[in-house]
Amino acid sequence: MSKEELNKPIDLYTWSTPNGRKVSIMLEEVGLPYNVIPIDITNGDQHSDEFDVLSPNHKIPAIVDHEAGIHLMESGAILMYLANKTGMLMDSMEGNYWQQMEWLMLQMAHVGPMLGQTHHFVKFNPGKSPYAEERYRNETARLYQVLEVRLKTRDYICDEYSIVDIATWPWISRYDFQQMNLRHYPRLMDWYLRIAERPAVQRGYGVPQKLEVPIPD
Ligand SMILES: N[C@@H](CCC(=O)N[C@@H](CS)C(=O)NCC(=O)O)C(=O)O
Repeated sequence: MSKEELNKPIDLYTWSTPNGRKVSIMLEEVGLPYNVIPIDITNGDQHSDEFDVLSPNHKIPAIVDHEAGIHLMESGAILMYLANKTGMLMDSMEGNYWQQMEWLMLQMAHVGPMLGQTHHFVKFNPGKSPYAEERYRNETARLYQVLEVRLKTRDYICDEYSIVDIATWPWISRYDFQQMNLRHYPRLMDWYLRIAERPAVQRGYGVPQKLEVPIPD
């Protein structure tokens, strides 16, 4: 996309991955107009000098908010920023804020990094390290069970639909990469399908490449 075409107030630098989809889903949910700038991480675009300014860790996603004169990397920080900017999908400190932070940090520190390693070893490099495959497969199953137990008494991870669900759902949507059967986790499966039905989630999932939300058989 040429610079002249970037006429919306927010630029989203992203690729079709769970961390990227968190932010496109959030932008769709809160209804903020945004330009999509694909960063093809399979082609090394994340290492360009231009992108280094926005994301010195050379990972997507990143955003620029031209109205506010701010740029941000790290999907959790971006979700909090957009929730704060719009007053949507994150509670005030008098409400459920700290519980949401607890589960958002669990997503950022465990669900994303561990399931990401499962993608690396189990999906993309099978046979290279049986120890790592077993370790991350077990960790993935353990985290699915943590979410299953959490969702036994609520429809969303922190009661109401929030940035915590938006941060977590795109990782579970890669259940096939993780060789996980969502039917073995009925509450997690219900939660997954409940969120998959949301039009904003379906639109955000298809950024930057138009793809359909996966639905388990
Ligand atoms: N903690 C970061 C992780 C971002 C991340 O790992 N992004 C991946 C795609 S999901 C990436 O850009 N990978 C490119 C690379 O490692 O070179 C976040 O949540 O934003």
